[in-house]
Amino acid sequence: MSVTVDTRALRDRAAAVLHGNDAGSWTKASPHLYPHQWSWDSAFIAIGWAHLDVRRAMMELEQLFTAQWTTGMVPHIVFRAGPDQPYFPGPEWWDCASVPAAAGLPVRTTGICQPPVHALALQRIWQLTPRALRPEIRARIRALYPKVVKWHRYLATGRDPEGSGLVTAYHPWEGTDNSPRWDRALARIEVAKPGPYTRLDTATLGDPSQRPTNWDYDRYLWLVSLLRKYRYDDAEIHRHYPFQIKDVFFSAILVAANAALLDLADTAGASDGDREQLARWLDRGRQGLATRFDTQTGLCVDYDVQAGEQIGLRTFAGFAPLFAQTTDAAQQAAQLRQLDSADFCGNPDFRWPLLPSTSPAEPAFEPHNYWRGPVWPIINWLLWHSLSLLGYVARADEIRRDSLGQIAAAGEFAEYFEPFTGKELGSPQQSWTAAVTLDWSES
Ligand code: 2M8
Repeated sequence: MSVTVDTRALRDRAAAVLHGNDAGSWTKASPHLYPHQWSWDSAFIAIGWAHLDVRRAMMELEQLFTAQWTTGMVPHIVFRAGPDQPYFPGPEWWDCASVPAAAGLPVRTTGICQPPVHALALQRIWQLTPRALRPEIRARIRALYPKVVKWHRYLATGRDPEGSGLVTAYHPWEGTDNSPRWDRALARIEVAKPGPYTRLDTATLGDPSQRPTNWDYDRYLWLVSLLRKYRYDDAEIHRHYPFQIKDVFFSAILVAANAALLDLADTAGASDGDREQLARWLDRGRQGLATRFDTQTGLCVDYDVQAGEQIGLRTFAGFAPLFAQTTDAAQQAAQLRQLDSADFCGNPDFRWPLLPSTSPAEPAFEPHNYWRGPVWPIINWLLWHSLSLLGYVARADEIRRDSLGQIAAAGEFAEYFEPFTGKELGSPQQSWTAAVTLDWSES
C-alpha cells in the first residue's frame, strides 16, 4: 500500500516530539511511560537530534557515557528523572551504587545493558556535521571514541568469555522484553519470588494487553534479584546464573557497530591497536553469527547456554545476518527470500509490508502485544540501514517509505504498531520513533 506522506510536516512533528521530551542534556525515552535515559533509545535519539543540532546530538551520547561502568558496560537505564516522574523498577531494585564498578558514578543506573547502537549514532552525527562545526565535533568524537571502544571491549570479553563472537544476554530487559525468544528460558525458572511490588507500566498505558504479563514481571524481577546477589560480576553470573542467551540480534548490532567505529577510525584518530582489535571483533562476530545460521530456514537462531538448546523461533532477530551486513551472498539471498515471505513482510494481511517483531506464523504471535508481534520502527530502521549499506537500495527505500506511511497514517509517533491494522500501540510520543522518522524524512 502506498500513501502520499507530507514528509516536511511529519518531520516538523517528529522534531516537536524530541523537543517535548528534551530534558536539556538528555532525552526521556517517552514522556510518561519511560521518563529516564535509556541506553539504546539514546543512540537512536542522537540520530534524530543530529538532523536538528549536531551539538545536542553529541551531548546525548556524552551524557549517557558519564554513566559508563568501570567494566566498560553502558547501563540500560540512567535514572535521571526526579521523584515527580516515577518508574518501576527504580534504582533501589538494582542497588548498583554499592557495586565497585558503578560506585563512583554521578548518577544511579541499572546493572544490565542494551544493544550497542551508539557507534551507528556517532557515525551518523559525523556524516551530518556541517563544515563549520567539524573541528569541534571531531574533537568531541575523539574524546568519546575510546569510551565506545571500551564499551565494545566489555561486550566482546565480559559478555563473551568463550570468544564465540556472540554476546550473552542476561535479561529480557536487554532489548526485547517479552519476545517469545525468552519464553522457554523464563519458564525454566521454577521459583520466582521477587517480593511485593506494584507495576506502574500497565496503569500508565491503560491497556495491560499491550504489555508483558505479571508472570513475566515476576521472572524479570527475580532475575534482577539474582544479578544483585552476584554483584553484577560477569564471572559469577557466567558460573551460576540461569538466564544466559547467546543473542544473535544483540551480536549482530555489535558487528555493525564495530564496522561503524572502523569507519570513524581516521576521524577519531584511533590507534593501530584499536583498529586491529575492532577488525578482529568484527570478524569474530560475523563468524559467530555464521555458526548460528540455519540453512534450512534461512534464519539465524539464538542459543540458550544454560539449557544447551537452540531457540528456533521465527522473529525479527532471525535476520541477524542482514543486521550485521553479512558479506555472504548465499545468506543474503536466503534472508531476503524469508524477509518477503508470508511469514514476515510478505504476509498478505499486513497493512504495511514491514518487519514484525514476531512472525505471524509463530503460535506465540500476538499482534498487539509489545515484542510478540507488533512492528517497531527502530527495528525497521536498522533493517533499512543495513539493506542500504549492502546495496539493496530499492528494497531499503520501500521500508523507509512504508514506515513513514505507517507513522503518518496512524498520526502518532507510537512505540509500536499493530501489523494488520497499522494501529498505533504502546507509548505515544516515543522519542526513538520520532528520531528515526527525522532520519528517514531527510534520507
Ligand atoms: C522497553 O523496556 C523497558 C524496560 O527497560 C520497559 O518495558 O519498561 C523496551 O522496549 C526497551 O528496549 C526500551 O529501551 C525501553 C524504553 O523505550 O522500553
